[in-house]
Amino acid sequence: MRIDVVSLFPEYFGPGMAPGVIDRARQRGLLDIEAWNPRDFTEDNYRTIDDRPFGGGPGMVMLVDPLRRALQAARAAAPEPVSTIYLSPQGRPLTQKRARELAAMPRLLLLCGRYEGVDERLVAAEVDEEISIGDYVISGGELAAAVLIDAVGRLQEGALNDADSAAQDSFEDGLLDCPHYTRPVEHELGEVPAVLRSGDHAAIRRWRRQQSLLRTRDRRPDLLALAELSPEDRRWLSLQGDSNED
Ligand code: 9D3
Repeated sequence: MRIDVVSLFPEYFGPGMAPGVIDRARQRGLLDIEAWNPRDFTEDNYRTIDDRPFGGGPGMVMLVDPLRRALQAARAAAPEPVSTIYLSPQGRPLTQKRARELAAMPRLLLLCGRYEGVDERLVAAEVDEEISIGDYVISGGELAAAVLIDAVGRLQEGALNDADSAAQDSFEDGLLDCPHYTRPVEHELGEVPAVLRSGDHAAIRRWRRQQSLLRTRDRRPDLLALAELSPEDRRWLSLQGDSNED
């Protein structure tokens, strides 16, 4: 998969941008990330990329033309058609479902805004989709693009080891993950639950499912409402108290 990024801070997307799975995917040739600086597409001596908003108010707005030329140069750099995504607080929140859909595309073109954002005419003419990474304020689109690249990059065939199989991920079944333990069995902070050391694989599977159900109910009831629960899941939850804060 190829991902082009238009950003005033292309250094964000260099090698080492996301150590671990994503870096490895790039080295394996599964992921090709190219950044384009709109400042390189300015035509005035000051290399201007922003100006004051019409109508007044604080902050600056990114100019149409340098962004447009950068987007066009990025599109022309590879033959496949490409969907253009603007990372913006006004976008639809990123979900694992959308990440899976985007991961199946041969290319993406990400547009990162700075300041108050980009001129709306550019969004209307050049952008296919606006995506947010959640309801909090960050300083620009770069970190949001890095999040999207990580979510999509790790889903590329061959990016994950068996150990971190994507099928077992939290959210793939709509529930939060269960707790995990490793050595030592006994520690001053507590001991590893006996069931995990029992060797009874059916009992372990059941315990993990139950822990996921409890945590999801306590922390993310919005997810529980959407999850596909078996009659056994429902029976077990109804036997538990209201809360299991941990
Ligand atoms: C503080 C200025 N805000 C109110 C007038 C508007 C605003 C403009 C630009 C708020 C944040 C930003 C920069 N953020 C992003 O570009 C961004 C973002 C985010 O802030 N939260 C969640 N997802 C995203 S994706 C891009």
